[in-house]
Amino acid sequence: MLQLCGFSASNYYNKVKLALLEKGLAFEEELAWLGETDPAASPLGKVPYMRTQHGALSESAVMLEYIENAHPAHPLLPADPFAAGKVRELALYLDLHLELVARNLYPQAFFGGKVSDGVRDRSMAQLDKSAKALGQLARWSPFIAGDQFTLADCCAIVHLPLVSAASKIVGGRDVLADLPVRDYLARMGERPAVQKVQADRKTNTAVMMERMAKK
Ligand SMILES: N[C@@H](CCC(=O)N[C@@H](CS)C(=O)NCC(=O)O)C(=O)O
Repeated sequence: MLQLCGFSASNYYNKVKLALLEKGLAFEEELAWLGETDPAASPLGKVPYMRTQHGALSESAVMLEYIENAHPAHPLLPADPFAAGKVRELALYLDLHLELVARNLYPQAFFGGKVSDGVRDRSMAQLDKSAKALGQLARWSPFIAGDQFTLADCCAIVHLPLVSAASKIVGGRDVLADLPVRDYLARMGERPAVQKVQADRKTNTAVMMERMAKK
């Protein structure tokens, strides 16, 4: 059986967990905090990683591709190659141009640290550009890439709340304010798989904060 390794407070962990739940696949969760990951499975010490019957995989985007190829039922990609390309494009924008940039702000937004004015200003400027690009690519009708729940939704559902919150807390404004993100997330929040991921995230975030307070 597939084992998903990491912790439920992590947005990238939840991106993969959501895909597994939406596809209705059986999997086990193996708790691995940062600093306690398996170096053979995750060479950079990041979460999530996954154990399969063939060996381990790291990097959430790779894991989603593997899951999709190994288990084609309940597809998270359209059958049409170009439509699938558009979904992957959106997923990459969400991971790379939105989440990874907003991540620069997390130390101050969520962990009691401080980021420099330069980092804040550069990140906000890049996020503004990326938000505009997202506005151009996203469909929200009702899913982020169109009429089918896809792996781009797995990215959007876990990343967009963090991008909004981090930009608001550190930069003073929500860089996604002009996009229909709130309605989209409310719609996605009606899905049982999303509700399960959010409930586990809340529980695990409390445990993570407790652990961090003790250190
Ligand atoms: N590109 C990676 C990003 C994963 C990632 O950044 N995970 C965070 C937790 S949400 C992490 O492991 N951070 C610790 C680190 O980067 O050393 C993926 O898609 O899996």
